[in-house]
Amino acid sequence: MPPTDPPPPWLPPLRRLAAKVAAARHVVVLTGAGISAESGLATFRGNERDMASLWKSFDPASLATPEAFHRDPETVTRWYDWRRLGCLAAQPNPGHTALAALEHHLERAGGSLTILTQNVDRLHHRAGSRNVVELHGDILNWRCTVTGRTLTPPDQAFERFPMPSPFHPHGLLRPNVVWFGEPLPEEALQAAFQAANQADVFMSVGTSAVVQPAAGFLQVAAAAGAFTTEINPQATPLTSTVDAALAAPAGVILPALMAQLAPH
Ligand code: BV8
Repeated sequence: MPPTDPPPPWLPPLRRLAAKVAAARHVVVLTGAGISAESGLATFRGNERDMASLWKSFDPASLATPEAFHRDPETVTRWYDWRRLGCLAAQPNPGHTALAALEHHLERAGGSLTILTQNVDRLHHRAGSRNVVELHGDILNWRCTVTGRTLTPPDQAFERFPMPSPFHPHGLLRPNVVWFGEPLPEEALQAAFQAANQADVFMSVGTSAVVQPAAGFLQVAAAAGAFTTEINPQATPLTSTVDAALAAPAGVILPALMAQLAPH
């Protein structure tokens, strides 16, 4: 008999998580750039090896703030249009697809899945997830800096940078995302607090958990009695606080979770 490989270290916590999800009515998943990493989209604060991480190429303060846009609208618009085209070219990966299947699985049993995403790439929507709260907006829609009216640019690169707004002679188009120092959309905040307070299980997936208030929703759920878990190959400030930490990629764990939940 060939020696069998030892089970992966994340199997015991995965089984605990699957048992909690099977018994849950309301599940909430906070996602970050890590769940889209397997779709080829660079993360923001990648570890030393991940030189492709966005922030290593650019300083967040120089690009993702209203001041940066005011100071250098051409560079900020170029960076976001480059990312927008990358998001359009990317495909949902097995992590996104598993969450869409989990939403269907829970709703069939009379429960719910709420995804609180920090991502702006809309890959959850393209994977079929319907109950998605975009905490930081989305990169596919842009809005007029004067009127606030939004539009969806065509799937090719902008013709010029920065793009003048079609809605106002003095307006420019900016991405419909939440920059540092800007408040999150009120409706998204309310939906996130309500979901976290009702959660039976709260999963943090693919986020370094450094950006607030998004990273704080796990504590809201824990205080309301939720079983908390984190799926991330790297440790974060949440790792020592959760009930189960699974140090593996989302594209491995989430499909394995669905396999555990499938009827035997
Ligand atoms: C606000 C724009 C108030 C869109 C982004 C306390 C309370 C409130 C605010 C603050 C606070 N402390 C500080 C603040 C200010 C600030 C903040 O949090 N600063 C941090 C950096 C200290 N917060 C704000 O400014 C927020 N606004 O609070 O406003 C207010 C109220 C009223 C009036 C005025 C103001 C706004 C925050 C939103 C900022 N915008 N993005 C865009 O460009 O995309 S944040 C940016 O970081 C992205 O949205 C990104 O999603 C987010 C978080 O990053 P992550 O998603 O976690 O990505 P990261 O690369 O860091 O980590 C990836 C992880 O995945 C890693 O851990 C890696 O190990 C893991 N991974 C990799 N591969 C995989 C994987 N995991 C699983 N599977 C894999 N395969």
